[in-house]
This record gives sequence, C-alpha cells and structure tokens, in this order.
Amino acid sequence: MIPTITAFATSPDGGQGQARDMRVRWALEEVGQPYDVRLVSFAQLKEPAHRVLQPFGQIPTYEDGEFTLFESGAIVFHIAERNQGLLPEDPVARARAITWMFAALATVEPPIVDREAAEYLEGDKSWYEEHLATVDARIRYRLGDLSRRLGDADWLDGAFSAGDLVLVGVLRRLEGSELLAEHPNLVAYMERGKARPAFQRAYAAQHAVFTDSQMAAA
Ligand code: GTB
Repeated sequence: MIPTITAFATSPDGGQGQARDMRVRWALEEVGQPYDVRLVSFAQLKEPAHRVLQPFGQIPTYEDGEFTLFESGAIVFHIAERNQGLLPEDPVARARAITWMFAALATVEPPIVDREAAEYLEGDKSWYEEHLATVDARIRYRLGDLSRRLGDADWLDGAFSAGDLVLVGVLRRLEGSELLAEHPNLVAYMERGKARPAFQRAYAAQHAVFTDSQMAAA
C-alpha cells in the first residue's frame, strides 16, 4: 500500500519547501517509497476530519491503511525505522543518529521557530527589537555549538542519516540569513543535503503544488 501524506494546498512560502511536509517527502524519496499527497486548505486543517489525524490541526500527517501518524519527526523516524538507508544497522550508531533527530527538533529548531513567530506576530510590539536580539543570541549559541561539533565532517556522525535529514531541514529555515552565514561549514552542510537527488525530487514535487495552483488561478 502507498502511504498518503498531507501538505498545504497553498503554502505561504510559495513552494520553497519550508513547510514540514518537505522532511517527510525527502525521507520517502531517500528510501524509494512512493507516496500520495492529499492537499489541504487552512480551513480543512481545522476541521474534525483532519484533527482526527492531527490533533493540533496541522500538516504533515501520514496514513498507511489504518495506521496514521502526525509530527514530522515521528513520521521521518517511522520511515527510517522501516526502510533501509536512513539509520545505521549498528545499534550504537543507530541510537546516535536517532539522538541527532531529537537534537535537531528539540534543541536546534525551537529558537529558530521563535524567531519566525516573532517576525510574523510581534513586529509591531515596542519590545520587538529587544526580543529579536535575545532570540538571535539563542540561535547563535546553538549554531556555534553545532558548527564546532560538525567541524569539517560531511555529516553529523559518519554516513548520512535521518539525523542529518531533519537537521538540514531545520537549518534551511535560516537559509540566506546572516545567522547561518556566520558558519560556512553549516552552510556547506546544508547545501550537501540539498544536493542529494532525493532532496531534489522532494523539492520538485512540493514546488509543483505551487506552480499547479498558480496555473489553476491564472
Ligand atoms: N511539530 C509539528 C511537526 O513537526 O509536524 C509542527 C507542524 C507544523 O508546524 N505545521 C505547520 C502547520 O500546519 C506547517 S509547517 N501550520 C498551520 C497551522 O498551524 O494552522 C510550518 C511552516 C509553515 C509555513 C512555512 N512557510 O511558509 O515558510 C514554514 C513553516
């Protein structure tokens, strides 16, 4: 059976692959698993039928017959666990790769999400600039540590893994920013991830949703 994932019918980023279905698409492409996509509107996200799949009314979700999942990290982990190619066979290396998935989502991503939320929601507040500086300092702290750990390695811990996939997805949220540019090894790491054929296929697939919607509207 081919799994079905959900994605934005109209992504606010105009097809730049910043929404979190991109991680799931990329993981599916890495392991060679075909998939279907159900596009959902912002209104549909909040309807009971979608909340059964995703209690918080968000994308992405994953359905494989009766089996359903939400949370992009859990979905990528599920794909990586059940297929070859995204997690090492050796139990210790496997545990470390899983640890990097958690680190990407629980330690690196939160201040980056805070920055986006501040930009979108708090730009008109009197304390915005001060708050932004605080958030940027937290991001810098994390990226500094990450950069030192990566050093001149290609990937976090040996071969490319689900940990790299998730972390590259997180770093892409800072693409083009001064914060990321301060660490050329992290920029090169992100670009290595983006250069993978599976990433390119996933990116093209999600971008096609945007171009199709533009054509339909024309
Ligand atoms: N922790 C959850 C996960 O990892 O699956 C978070 C899921 C999530 O944030 N989903 C967002 C969503 O559905 C889309 S990815 N939002 C709608 C809502 O909450 O009502 C976040 C996102 C959206 C858009 C951009 N963009 O356009 O640049 C980037 C990231």
